[in-house]
Amino acid sequence: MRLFVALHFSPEIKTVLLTAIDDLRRQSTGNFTHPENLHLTLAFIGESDRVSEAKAALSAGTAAPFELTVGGAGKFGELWWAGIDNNPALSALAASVRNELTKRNIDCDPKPFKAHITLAREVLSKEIKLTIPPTIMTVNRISLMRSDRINGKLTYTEVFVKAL
Ligand code: 2AM
Repeated sequence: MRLFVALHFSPEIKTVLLTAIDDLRRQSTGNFTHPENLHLTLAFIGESDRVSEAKAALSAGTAAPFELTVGGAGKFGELWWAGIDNNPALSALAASVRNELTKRNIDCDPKPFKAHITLAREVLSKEIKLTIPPTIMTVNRISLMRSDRINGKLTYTEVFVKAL
């Protein structure tokens, strides 16, 4: 199965992100993230059956809850994202998760961690204006997720939760 480690958002931040997706939708065609799929990836594992080792890796972490500010927007090519303010606790958490996975011989995507929340892919318009107001939440849990395409729809399922 396809696995990744992610964090999810407070209802307030979800509302801000859904408003941003509506703004994008008004300005362009695209493949917009379904509300229930909004997340921030800490580590992408990809195809793996090593679920119990991945759970153990998350359980081994010792990070404490911390605050995170979502705000601002940008794009990687045709992919539009919402940003995260510079956050050493978040970077440390991503590094620790990746380290605990690697210790258990679970490979992660080696690209450096660039915190972003994908709002839409295949956004073709070049004329987009998107403003996302800074909004704070407390991160107090992270999740091991599986990703499946079910009847053509990308579906994410929480496999395990680690409270911080
Ligand atoms: P993205 O939204 O920027 O594409 C599940 O696929 C999650 O893992 C997505 O948030 C995706 O990021 C992220 N991810 C990170 N590296 C990936 C990779 N190599 N392939 C697919 N998804 C990846």
